[in-house]
Amino acid sequence: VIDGTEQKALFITGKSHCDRSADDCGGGGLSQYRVVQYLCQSEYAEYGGSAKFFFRGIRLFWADVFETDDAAAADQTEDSAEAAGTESSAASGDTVTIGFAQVGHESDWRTASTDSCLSVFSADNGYDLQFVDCDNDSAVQLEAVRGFIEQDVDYIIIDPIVSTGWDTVLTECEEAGIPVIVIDRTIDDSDKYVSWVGSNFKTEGLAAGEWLKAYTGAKGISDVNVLVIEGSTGASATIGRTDGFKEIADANGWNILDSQTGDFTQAGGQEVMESYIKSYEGKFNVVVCQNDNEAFGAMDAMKAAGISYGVDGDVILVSFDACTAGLEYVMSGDINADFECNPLAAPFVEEVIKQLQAGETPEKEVYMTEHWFVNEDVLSTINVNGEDQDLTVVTKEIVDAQY
Ligand code: GZL
Repeated sequence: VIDGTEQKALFITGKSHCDRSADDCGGGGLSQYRVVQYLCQSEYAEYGGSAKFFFRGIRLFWADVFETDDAAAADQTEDSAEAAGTESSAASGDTVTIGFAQVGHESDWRTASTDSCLSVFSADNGYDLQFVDCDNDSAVQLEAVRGFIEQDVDYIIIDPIVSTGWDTVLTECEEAGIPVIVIDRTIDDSDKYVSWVGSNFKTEGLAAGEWLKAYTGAKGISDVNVLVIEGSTGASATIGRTDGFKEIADANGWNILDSQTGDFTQAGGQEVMESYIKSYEGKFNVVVCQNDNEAFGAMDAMKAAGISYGVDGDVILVSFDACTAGLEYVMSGDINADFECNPLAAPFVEEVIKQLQAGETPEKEVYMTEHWFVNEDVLSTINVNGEDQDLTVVTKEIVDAQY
């Protein structure tokens, strides 16, 4: 009961659990998002208005029921403000509403990326962040973006699960007048977004290859037989790291025995490594994992099979991301080298939004800074794309300061 009036709230909690059968809501693996969309067209539509997503547990409130009067009033204020030619609520420095369609929750890197956005785009900082964890499902991600358009947010942030299939929905964002900022992974079939903030994945792959070339040279290892555990299929991070590393492998005559996706997860890394051991035991001396969580899984599989890895092992282990846990394994010598991918894009995204608010034109591409971490000081630099780049030996201070 609010102000003496009984109100109704509809909670949809858990994963695809709700009080309606899948058939009612259009079938298929339900996500809360589809349920919301269904309910907006169902008998609940009389409540109209916006739905609020709350991160973790993904509780869903029919915020309009609590805010109907406020929402209606805000709309009138908005209309009268625009009619009077004054700024809209977003431009006037009032709460800026942002819709963020995140890849999922598959890795330590992803958690750091999400937390970076939650802490920067907080209510205390003047934002209303509507967050959707798309659980690595591209269909859900497209629906989430369309939902943000429906809700008429001020800005949309997308970390694209895959790099294609985006032009139609980005055109819809453009027609709705909602600026889109892409973070981390790239969109390769449309440029209808204001800025992209992220990393050069091919450079990360090249750096891993150049390090392995220098390292095996320094160690007198001439026969290089590699197993690659790739990231999620279709993700630009996977494509870039694979292409970059393969360019160096081909140039040096290395033998890439196999390259399969572990989907950027620890379980995926373990499963693929177990399969590799069955097929290639005794034939490989390098394992390249395209993120730390896959490396953790590969380590478990090799340990279970009695295969030694790392600085003192038979197998050189290379990883990407350089999350805190990954750097701990570099420091212990379990992982030989870890190529950082910086997840802390939110401060750079906020800078883009502030430039837009001020009527300025942000850079189309904003690259994050990253480091190449190693256990041993056998080498101090590697040459990547013709440029000498430092290698950083991991210390406890570095681990403690990592994301
Ligand atoms: C890379 C990012 C990748 C990380 C993985 O920028 O998209 O996705 O390397 C994450 O840890 O799952």
